[in-house]
Amino acid sequence: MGSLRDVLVPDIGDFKNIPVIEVLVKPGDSVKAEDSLITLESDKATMEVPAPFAGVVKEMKIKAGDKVSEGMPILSLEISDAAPAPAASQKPAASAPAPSPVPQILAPATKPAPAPSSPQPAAVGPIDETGFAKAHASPSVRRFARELGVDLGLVKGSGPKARILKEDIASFVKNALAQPAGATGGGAGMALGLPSWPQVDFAKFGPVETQPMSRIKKISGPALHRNWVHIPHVTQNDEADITDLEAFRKSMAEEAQKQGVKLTPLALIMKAAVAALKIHPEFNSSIAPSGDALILKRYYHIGVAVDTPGGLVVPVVRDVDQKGVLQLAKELGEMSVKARDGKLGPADMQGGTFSISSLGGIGGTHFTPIINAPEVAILGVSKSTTKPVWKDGQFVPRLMLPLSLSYDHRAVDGAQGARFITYLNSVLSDIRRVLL
Ligand code: CAO
Repeated sequence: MGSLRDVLVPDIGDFKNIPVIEVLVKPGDSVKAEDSLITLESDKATMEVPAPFAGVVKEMKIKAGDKVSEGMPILSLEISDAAPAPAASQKPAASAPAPSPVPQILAPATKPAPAPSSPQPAAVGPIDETGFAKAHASPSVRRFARELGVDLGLVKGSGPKARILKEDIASFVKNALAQPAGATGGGAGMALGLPSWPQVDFAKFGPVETQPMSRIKKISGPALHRNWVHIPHVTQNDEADITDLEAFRKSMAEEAQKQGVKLTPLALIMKAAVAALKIHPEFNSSIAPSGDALILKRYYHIGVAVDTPGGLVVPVVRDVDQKGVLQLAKELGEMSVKARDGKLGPADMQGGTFSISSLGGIGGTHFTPIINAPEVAILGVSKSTTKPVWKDGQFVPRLMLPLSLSYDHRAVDGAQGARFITYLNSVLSDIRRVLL
């Protein structure tokens, strides 16, 4: 058996009848010297009262909501007889005042938690220190928030005077984790340290109609969001002179038609893209899971974005390097029918190494295609138009094709991006280069 000692409220300055807002220990708890026992709150500050010595809590003499002044007993601690005598026991009184409380006005109570090495829940994000410091919360609640990586500036307090309680942080984290990956301004926004998404009652301003998203949109939306947020995209634009390519395509169109195939520019662009991928293999790669290597693929399976009534899908045409343009045009046609009929299976959409998104049949000039992870690049193609081009001392009409190459800057440097698109441009300008 050890001896019992009361711990008293220490000198808290001129304050009297200060409310106890938190009791941090309970009977049976072992505490070390300096462990926080209770939190007091004056008009100006919250402060934690630390244990003056180590021991086991035997009895609580106060509860949350009580008001205390200097000298009042907080709890009794049992000190092991084997333990070195606490400094306070040298005093004649049977009770020891706790050491000075730790006031918490604006500065955070603890150091930021070390950088986590494992994936963190959605609530973790950069903390805005100014907002954190100004938040109305006790030191232990601040510590709890830091442990979870929660920015107190974003949490609404439900305690007296809107003080943030431990429960407020717990429900904030719960909410964040419950947000679907694609939800705007929820968990993902918080993970980026962004303010929450504005909640607007649109009907207040005029008539509205809610249109449910298609199944494909609900699946592709979060994937597009992930890719946009995770991949450092760079989009390199260019314009290729496809006057000769278009003349060739038109000359082949009849022959294609005889085979029941519609030869659009896309099949030729796929062939040209593969020629560029062979010269610049980093664009036909994925980043290794370790993050420190590129996995270069020696096969050329090209994903083609297809616009369907249900939403965007990206079926994959396999071994584009081994097929002629008529075969590719045939497969493209079959695939887009299958896609529009909603008949693509998972296998049709797997294994792509590079993607092409063609809006050439619709219009527009350049755009930023989103990389289809785990690929590292995607080519956006817009509508070709005839433009005056300065050539041999005069303007001549040329058919120009807008190209937009998005690449993952972790896998590909800017100079490589420019080299790739320049090479691709040269192949499209002279398709005979495919043979090289
Ligand atoms: N410049 C000018 N005309 C073009 C062109 C271009 N770059 N590309 C195609 N065209 C023409 C075609 O020759 C065809 O002309 P005709 O009807 O006179 O013969 C017409 O535009 C329509 O072509 P298409 O769209 O039917 O065929 P395609 O091979 O070019 O594309 C497919 C096939 C499936 C890719 C396309 O139909 C499609 O769905 N595109 C949208 C992709 C998409 O949504 N991308 C966005 C993804 S990011 O959100």
